[in-house]
Amino acid sequence: MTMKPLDLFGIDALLSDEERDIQATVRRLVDERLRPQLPEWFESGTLPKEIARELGGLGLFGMHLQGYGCAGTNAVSYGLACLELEAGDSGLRSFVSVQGSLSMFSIHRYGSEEQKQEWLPRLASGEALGCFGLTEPDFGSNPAGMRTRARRDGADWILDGTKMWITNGSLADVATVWAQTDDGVRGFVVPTNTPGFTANTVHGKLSMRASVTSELVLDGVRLPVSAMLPEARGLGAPLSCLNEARFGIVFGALGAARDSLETAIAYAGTREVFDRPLAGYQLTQEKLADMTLELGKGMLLAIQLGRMKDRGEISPDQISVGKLNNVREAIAIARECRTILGANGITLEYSPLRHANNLESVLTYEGTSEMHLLSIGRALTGHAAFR
Ligand code: TGC
Ligand code: FAD
Repeated sequence: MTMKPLDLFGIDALLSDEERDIQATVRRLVDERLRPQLPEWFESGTLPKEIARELGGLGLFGMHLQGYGCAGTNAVSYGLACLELEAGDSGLRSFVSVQGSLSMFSIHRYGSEEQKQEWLPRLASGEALGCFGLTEPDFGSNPAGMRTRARRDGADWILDGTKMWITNGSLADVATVWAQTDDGVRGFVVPTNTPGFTANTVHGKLSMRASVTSELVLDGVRLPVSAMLPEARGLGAPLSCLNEARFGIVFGALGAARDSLETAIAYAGTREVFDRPLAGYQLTQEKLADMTLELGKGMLLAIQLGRMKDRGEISPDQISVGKLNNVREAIAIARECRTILGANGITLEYSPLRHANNLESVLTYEGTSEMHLLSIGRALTGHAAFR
């Protein structure tokens, strides 16, 4: 009898019945409805907007938020949903992360009642899509330098600037845009049909192909005073939204790793080399055992952070520990699994190289590994070494 990698850690016993049910539901959705089309979406470099209704119908958008049509689950359940989505493709998890943890969270946490009523129910159901514009062409790791500017003109705000690498930018109905003002960094809720707003899709990506990534151009975008997020003051506001998305990645990246490992174990069991199954060779078993250890340790870390988040006890530096470790180990696992698949592993028929390529983006976005190393270094020493 063989065991699944995570069974060796008894992970299921750490979850409640409800958490296991949510995980199983999302896994079924991914396996039955989405996985068959993922290679095609990855190859054609797209993700159809139409899947939003189905994901929204299952309560996956903003699922850890309360009210306004959101499911209101705990953080661990949200993490497990991210894991199952990313076991399909990081692009699916990103689609849900950006909608729930960045677009919806920014409005839920910092918006006026009017903004919440206008946007959250539609974003939760998937009727509308949102995006989150923080990064600029010259300011990614260091958003404090952003040049996008909002200035008052009578009763209105005028926004000018360019945001870059924005997930779902060309699909979105509403963008949360962060800009410098005379009062520091402020956030704005921008309907994407506002004159002066343009989204240009980025082409030629070698990573995260089943995801739409865009440049947002704001050229004299005129907005009413009510478009500003009233409660968001300073850079801490957008950075607090990142905590939510980074938390989802702590779990999500392990989905890509688990799927890679399960694919490699299955392949090694049937592939014969030198007249017997690849799985029976010691070098293969060493690879599989080492990867299982890292996957299981990452999962224990994710659940520990999830429980801390649910108790309201988690800090941004602790999320950095999870994001750094789990993405770094996930990409190493996906690459190692690809070696077990040999030449077959370079095709879209098998998932590990697609996952590894996607994880290059995950390593970079939501704070590069270097930014998380420096955050942990600052927590340990008290010295900020970013500048
Ligand atoms: P610093 O002086 O450290 O902080 C400025 C203010 O912000 C507060 N703060 C945070 N608050 C909540 N959560 C966090 N994680 C926070 N980090 C900092 C801080 O307390 C301070 O508040 P106050 O009241 O004292 O003013 O800022 P810094 O300019 O030195 O920057 C620090 C650094 C480098 C860690 C930060 O800039 C950073 O995290 N950079 C990485 C940027 C990043 O991750 N961008 C992601 C863009 S979104 C995205 O990638 C989406 S990908 C798609 C998907 O998610 O699927
Ligand atoms: P840079 O900041 O230019 O960094 C380049 C290299 O320099 C990195 O290795 C970095 O770690 C290193 N570096 C930087 N500063 C230091 C330092 N002080 N010390 C040592 N090394 C350093 N952004 C959004 O706002 N919204 C989105 O929806 C979004 N979606 C994305 C989707 C994809 C597919 C990708 C790839 C990116 C997305 N981003 C998004 C942008 C992402 O957050 C940035 O790419 C990321 O923050 C890094 O910024 P950068 O690419 O400008 O790299």
